[in-house]
Amino acid sequence: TLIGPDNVVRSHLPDINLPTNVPFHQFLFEKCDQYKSLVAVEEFSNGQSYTFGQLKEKAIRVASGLHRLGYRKGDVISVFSTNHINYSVLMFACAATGVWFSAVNPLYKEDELRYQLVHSNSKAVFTTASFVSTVTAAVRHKGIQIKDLFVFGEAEGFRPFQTLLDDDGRMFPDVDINPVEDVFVLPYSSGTTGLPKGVMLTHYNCMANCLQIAASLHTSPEDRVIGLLPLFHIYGMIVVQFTVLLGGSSVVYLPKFEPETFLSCLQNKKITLAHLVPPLVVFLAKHPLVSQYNLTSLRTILCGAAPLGSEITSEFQKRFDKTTINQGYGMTELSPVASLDTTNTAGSIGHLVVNTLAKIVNQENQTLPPGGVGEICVKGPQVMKGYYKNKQATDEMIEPSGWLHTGDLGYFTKDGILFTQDRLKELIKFKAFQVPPAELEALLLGHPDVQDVAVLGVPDLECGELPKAFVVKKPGSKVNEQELVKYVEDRVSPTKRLRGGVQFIEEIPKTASGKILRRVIREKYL
Ligand code: AYL
Repeated sequence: TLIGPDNVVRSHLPDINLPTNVPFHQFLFEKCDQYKSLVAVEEFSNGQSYTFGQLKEKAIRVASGLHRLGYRKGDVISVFSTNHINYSVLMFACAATGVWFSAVNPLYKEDELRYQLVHSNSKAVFTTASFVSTVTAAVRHKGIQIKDLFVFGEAEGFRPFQTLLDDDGRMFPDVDINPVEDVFVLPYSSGTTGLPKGVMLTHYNCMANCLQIAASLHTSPEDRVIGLLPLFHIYGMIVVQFTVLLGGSSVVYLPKFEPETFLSCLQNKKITLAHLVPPLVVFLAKHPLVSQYNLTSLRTILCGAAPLGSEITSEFQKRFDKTTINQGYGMTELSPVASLDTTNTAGSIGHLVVNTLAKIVNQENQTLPPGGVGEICVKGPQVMKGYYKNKQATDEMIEPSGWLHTGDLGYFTKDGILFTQDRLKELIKFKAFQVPPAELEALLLGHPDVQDVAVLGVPDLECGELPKAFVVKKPGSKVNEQELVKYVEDRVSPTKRLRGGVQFIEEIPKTASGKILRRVIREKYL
């Protein structure tokens, strides 16, 4: 049995050895040497590619160039860009120099970008030519520490990334990295409550999760992976990008979703493994265009980051009867994968990945037996080091004994298979993108006509959830729904728009301490 006497569940697979003394770049470079002449990363739009050997060589040059410019272990850089092959080069280079890699959603507007740059103490921003105006606006502000602006390509006032690629590599530093302590990536997540926070993932966290995923999902040099999901999000960054390395496969990057390009890429590149999110599985299951393409190379789909309904899975299987569809579950704070469903059980998120434990707790933090519904807690090598500069939020999420409270509701069966049911936490997910209600609430409270506000997600078949605002107007105000929707739309990235609309109410139900009672709003108005 996978369930201990203490009702703690473990993986169905035996634990593997996870070395604690290997920095992430060493792990990467070993794979690059192993698969040297094979293509590692490629861009679908222009066919540009790097072999594993080139990826390492370029990463060494860029690391040397960064060191030459004064970048040292513990410095933070931010990347504000869509997917392309030099994104990967830069990530490898940061691992080697001990520089923290923070990634920003390239669709962010000026204020959203500025918040993350300031919060992360970033010393440099790397962007593409199409986003330089947002970057320029965001850094034109007191309290910004930015030293260098880099551009992939060319733009006035920005240092071309090419100058780093042209470095002779002689300043490649020999950095003393402690994989268990030293941070490699700093993605942002709102976690269970509040504003986005920097998630400190160490070299060990990232390597462990790559090896944990590989133990369930075997890849080989024959595999070609589609790199559509954005690299700024933990899913693209770790799961998509690094699965290529484990088995010497290659990843084909796309900068954004367009139906024809997506399908042509799957067909022409004979993609065998696609990491997707539920709306993309819906697209493949339902869209009429799909039948015009030959997608027989598609061996496996892994869907994660939001719940995938079992109706969609069956519809997908009707159209793709030779493709296996699996579900992954996890969160940014878990580097990100906790469990993978390879059994194709409807609605299930499967067995835990290796070296991982889970338990279900009730509100009193008592562990529940199989079938009991409560909060999913996870323990393992993939649990983040903590939130950057936020000990309180870290302590609220991770117990001293190492158990991380996910804020997700679920249960497990007698066979140790996990199911999620709902979210306990306030986070909204629009098409698997995080929408932190606290961020929209703070923004709306800044509107002169808004007295009080709560933002919740309303269920939507295609998008998962749509953010909706419940607003108490200031006395005498005549503000209407359209004005508030537009107000938000002008200030945030498209995924955070109030697509669920605005409803005016008399009062926001709150606890004595002022916490919004989201369940009460849900029961009363949704
Ligand atoms: P974040 N089913 C239901 N909810 C899910 C699932 C799932 N399969 N996966 C993630 N979530 C929700 O940080 C859940 O509420 O990371 C969780 O706490 O943006 C939250 O999303 C975390 O959101 C994989 C496995 C990606 C996991 C991931 C996690 C990336 C999402 C690919 O194969």
